[in-house]
Amino acid sequence: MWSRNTIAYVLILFAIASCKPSDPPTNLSGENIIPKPVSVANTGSSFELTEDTGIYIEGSDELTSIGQFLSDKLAPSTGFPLPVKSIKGIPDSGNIYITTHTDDQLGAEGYVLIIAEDIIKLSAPSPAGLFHGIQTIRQILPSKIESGSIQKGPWKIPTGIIRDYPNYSWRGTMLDVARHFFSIEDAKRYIDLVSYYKMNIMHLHLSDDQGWRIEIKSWPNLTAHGGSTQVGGGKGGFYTQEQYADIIAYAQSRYITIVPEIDLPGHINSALSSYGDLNGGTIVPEEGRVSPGTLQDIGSKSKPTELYTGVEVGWSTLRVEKEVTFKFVDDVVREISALTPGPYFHIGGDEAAATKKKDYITFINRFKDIVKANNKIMIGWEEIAQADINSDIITQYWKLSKYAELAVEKDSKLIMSPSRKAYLDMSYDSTSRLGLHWAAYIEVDSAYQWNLSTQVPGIGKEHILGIEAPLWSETITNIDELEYLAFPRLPGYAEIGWSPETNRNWEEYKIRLGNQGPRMKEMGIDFYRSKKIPWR
Ligand code: TNX
Repeated sequence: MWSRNTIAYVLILFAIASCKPSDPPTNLSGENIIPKPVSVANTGSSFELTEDTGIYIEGSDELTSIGQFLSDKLAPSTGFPLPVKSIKGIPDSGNIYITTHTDDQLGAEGYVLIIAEDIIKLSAPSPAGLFHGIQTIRQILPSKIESGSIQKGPWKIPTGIIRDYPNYSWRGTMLDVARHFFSIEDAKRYIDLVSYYKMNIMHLHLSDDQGWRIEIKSWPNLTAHGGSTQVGGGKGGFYTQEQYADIIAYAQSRYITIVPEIDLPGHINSALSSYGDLNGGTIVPEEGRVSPGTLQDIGSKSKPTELYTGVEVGWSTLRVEKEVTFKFVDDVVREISALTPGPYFHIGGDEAAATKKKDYITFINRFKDIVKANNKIMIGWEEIAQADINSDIITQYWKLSKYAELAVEKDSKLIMSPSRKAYLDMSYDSTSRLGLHWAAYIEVDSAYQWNLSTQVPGIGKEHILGIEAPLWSETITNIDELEYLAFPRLPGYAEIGWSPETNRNWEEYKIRLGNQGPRMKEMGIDFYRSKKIPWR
């Protein structure tokens, strides 16, 4: 005799077998969207994109650009024209409609996506929200939508309603273009990939001991000499001011704010090698990280240093007692600020082991005034908490809770970049061919399984702006290597910043990520095939 269970099992098997791949998708909440939306409701049917589909915009020219962005992303693989047109009121059946509406809960970046059988309606209070909604549409379509060459349809998506908005306002990554230089094309590619996961910040680490990467017209030798090499002795490079502006405009069109960093008063050898007046004396870079040492040769102060192509940290310093040092910082901050529409300027401030503590405080306090005079909000790595910081200043936590606590005591808000969890330059495991591991090995599960609001005991959400995952470039030399370290950890960091903590769980996430494998392949992303993920 067959038991009830067996009969039910056979019926389920039949049901699965009769589901042909061409059956229309109807389960919107089963889609593999990263970051996971706040809420998804199914309505059990599907919408089809066809050669007659148009993208209709009701709103400003900026919305038209967003509609065009969507059209440009969908046209190559579908082969459909997807014209962008403006309209008053809802378009006919078969179309996509993009507009704005007020909705306080959605905030500055949220959106509502209503997919019905006859229309897709995307609406948000702000253009940034619409842009994020477009990333959701891309992720719901079959992964071959990202192929870039004409593919066979049909292009169907399940119907339903998505209401979505971020948990944290700061969701970013940092790219170190100083240790190894990355071209404008590489920077743009990374910006595109980051925006696909609704991140909104790209912090550029533009200077370090090994290289100065942005043209400063009043101090031309910074790039002419200081930009001429990189880790390993390769030829380095730098962005002209026009190229930097080009990257910023590109990022802006993807609703990403560029945060420029000039690392001061340590990590500064490229400038000291270009202008000897700035040299406050260096210590011998020893093997091993942050090597405390003594000033090697007081006599070498004010003399240009040699260019440096190694990977040690914490051995160079600006000269505090010379006014020219502050003239230099003022010129650099002024020129870069004038090119940067975003409100932030990052002054570094990390690992200044060659700077005396009292000089360090003097430096940070003066940088604070300089950045403020240039109408920017100062950001610094956690060590700046030792100086006179306040609620106008943002502190970037990376290692020591005591500095995070000190910053919070001084009312400074935090960007969370815990190196043991969020450093994209840490190797996945001991077999990884790229990356460092001084903080930890960070496998994909470890990278995902933590919360911003519980990372430092006693420092909750009210003190935290969000997450940033830094990608230091000592071990990576090209875009493929960059992608290998960033992916697939970066989508998880995007989700940690965007999705409510109570909505996140590794067992469920790893399946969604695995199902995004074909999508990353279509996008040409050189990702690490972690064994922790059930790749499809
Ligand atoms: C620490 S984290 C640094 C960087 C290195 C990185 C390598 C921080 C603020 N400074 O200078 O590139 O470690 O992982």
